[in-house]
Amino acid sequence: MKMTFRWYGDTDPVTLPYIRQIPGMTGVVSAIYDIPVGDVWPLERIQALKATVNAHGLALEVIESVPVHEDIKRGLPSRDRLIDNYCQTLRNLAACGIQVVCYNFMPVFDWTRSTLEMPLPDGSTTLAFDTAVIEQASLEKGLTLPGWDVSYEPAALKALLAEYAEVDETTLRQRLAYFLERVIPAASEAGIRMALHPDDPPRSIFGLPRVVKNREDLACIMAMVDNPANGLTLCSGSLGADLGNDIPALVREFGGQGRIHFAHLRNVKVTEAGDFFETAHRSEDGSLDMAEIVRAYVETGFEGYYRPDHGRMIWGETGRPGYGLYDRALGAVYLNGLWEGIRKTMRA
Ligand code: DNO
Repeated sequence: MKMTFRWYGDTDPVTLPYIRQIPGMTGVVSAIYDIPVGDVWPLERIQALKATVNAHGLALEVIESVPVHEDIKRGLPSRDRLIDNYCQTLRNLAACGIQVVCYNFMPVFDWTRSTLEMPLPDGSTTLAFDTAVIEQASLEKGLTLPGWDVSYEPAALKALLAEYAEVDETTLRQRLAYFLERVIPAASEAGIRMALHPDDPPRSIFGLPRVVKNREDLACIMAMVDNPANGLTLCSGSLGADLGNDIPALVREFGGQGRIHFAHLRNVKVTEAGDFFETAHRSEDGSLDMAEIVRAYVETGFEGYYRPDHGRMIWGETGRPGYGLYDRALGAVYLNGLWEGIRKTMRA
């Protein structure tokens, strides 16, 4: 397996020279952030990004993410042109040696939290999801919740949510199938493996339909287009926020089928009320048994890319919530230790 680290490009306070010094790091996962969603990523821009990363002794083989235009999720006629553009972006990425593309199919919002700075007893801060706060967020007044990648004007957001109120999971699933039936053959031909990220959190928010939340959803999506290029980003923290999701079992099932192309590894603590906050990576700190998860990857012969996911803010670091250097680096080192220990025990 290949250990990677998410890097947000030249504006990221976590620099490539720092990332390179984390033990075991082979590459970064990144994206081009200033291209409007739906436009084709030009070859030269991808080549430039790759050259910058490579110049620091790191590989760039995973893109996280090529975002799916909202019109595709809304099933609008413009989706055909946007899907053509998406396929062209995949061909351009493949021409630059990209192997895996991460994406999600969450309507309107990417990952959602009620706070990005929940204090923990040790003095660090972390991301958290409190259902009561989410339910009270006044959408009419605009975006009052942190962490959203896209900002909508309040009126536009209201209209979009009203439109989705009519969309059930079956319809959204059909739109995902429409996308996959066109994109997966193009990806497969170009040599790209698509890696769908689960919904985060894995439940409906603001009445929006969610179709990537549990084992049944994943199995259904893998069957929509039965091609190894139709794969997953198995995110332990996203799926793990629902304790009904047995992460090691999911790794064994979908990893065993060669459908996990990218692994996000992080821990969450699920509260009695079913809310959650993110913790340090160790099993003892959260609700997930990270050793069992890593064991499942090792035992299924996982050879893909993985990365430590969100970290807390520790040691006074400031920066992009969830994506500081220190706690993610500690997570990487912890995962390295689990991996080595489990592999060596298996050989014994
Ligand atoms: C959050 C990330 C997600 C992920 C996208 C994939 O930290 O895991 O934003 O990159 O959902 O498209």
